[in-house]
Amino acid sequence: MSDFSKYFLMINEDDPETTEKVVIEYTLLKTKDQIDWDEATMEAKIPGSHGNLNHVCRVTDKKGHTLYIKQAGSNLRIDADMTATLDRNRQESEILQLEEKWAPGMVPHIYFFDTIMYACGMEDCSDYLVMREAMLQHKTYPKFADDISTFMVNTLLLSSDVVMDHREKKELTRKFITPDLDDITEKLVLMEPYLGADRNNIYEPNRAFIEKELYGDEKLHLAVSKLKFNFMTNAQALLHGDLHTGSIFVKEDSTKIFDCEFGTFAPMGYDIGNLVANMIFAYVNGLSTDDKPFCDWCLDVIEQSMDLFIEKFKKKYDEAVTEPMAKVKGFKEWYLDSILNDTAGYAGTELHRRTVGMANVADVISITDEKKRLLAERVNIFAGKDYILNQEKYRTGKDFREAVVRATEEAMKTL
Ligand code: SR1
Ligand code: MG
Repeated sequence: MSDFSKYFLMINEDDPETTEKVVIEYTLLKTKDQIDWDEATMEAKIPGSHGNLNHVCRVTDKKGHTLYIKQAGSNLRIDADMTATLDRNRQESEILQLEEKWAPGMVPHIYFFDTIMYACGMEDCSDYLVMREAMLQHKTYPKFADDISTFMVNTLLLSSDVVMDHREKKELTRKFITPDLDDITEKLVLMEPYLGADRNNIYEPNRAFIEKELYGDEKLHLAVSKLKFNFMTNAQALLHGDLHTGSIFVKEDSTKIFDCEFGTFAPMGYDIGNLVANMIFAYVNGLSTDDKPFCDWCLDVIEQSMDLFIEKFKKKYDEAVTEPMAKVKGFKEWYLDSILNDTAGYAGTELHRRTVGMANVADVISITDEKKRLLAERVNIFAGKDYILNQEKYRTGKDFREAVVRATEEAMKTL
């Protein structure tokens, strides 16, 4: 058996028996000083659903102890030909530890992380549902808008130059420079849906529409090129970097955010825009079964999350700002406006890339009826274009909501 002093991929979906033995041994080695495991009853099982990149295993015993081991592999699960640095596991673990400080109780606890095996031990949140699964079942969560707006204000504003000591922030920026993961975002999100790519996943009945509306619109290309360079050069705050509903655990009275390996210093609006777009994916899935109460809830979440974000941002800004020049009259309003512009812009790019790019979302591709799928895709495309091309018009939750209603009407006319 290994002493885990040299990296190997210990979680192998094709060999669950060896995985179980190795992962139990590893878990004991790493956590026996923190968890009083009942060794005789320990189990380590690979769960049925996974993300796009990593390998996970759930470790339990009959005394009720439990955690997840998450390990990075060099090749990505979504495409074995794609690679990304193993160091993303350290990055994710360290960001979760920082976020636990800024937004207590809102991320899974990290028991340990290990820069040899590129693995970490993470709180088991299996009493929650992954939010994308919940959205596919059209479940609703009364506290979600309040929770997610708190998470975004706390993690984004507290890691920005207006609050954090400049030297500390620059140190953190150095720690979270991640060219491999950024490269994925810069290509998959901020280029390929517009310039085209062989790996784009296009729904054939919608191809001509996509070619005209996305590939053929030069004004849109210019607006997205500005968003891309803003993402690459504006180290505004420490982002989650992939804040979609597959990175959020929900239950009735609690929300936890995980899977932040794309975390880096970039514009705050990238996270907020991702959230808005992913609630629109839930909405278009609701449209496909004419589930009006669910669609209305998704729109309410968009409106309330944005309004609460704005309200809490202004309050926290006044309480926490330390940078003297950020206290100059008018700066807060200018800064918030720029965040709202970015939010609209990156909501648009997320809407487009999940509709036509390499990494689609189940909310859309699980729609089997052709007309309903086309409706869903065209709502995403029209709402995304409106957000990207009219960023300065989005100043309230209602503005963000109404774009979805307009896009729905516009998409219906095309069918
Ligand atoms: C190649 S990875 C594809 C996507 O999965 C992740 O969740 C990120 O969203 C990334 O863009
Ligand atoms: Mg992920």
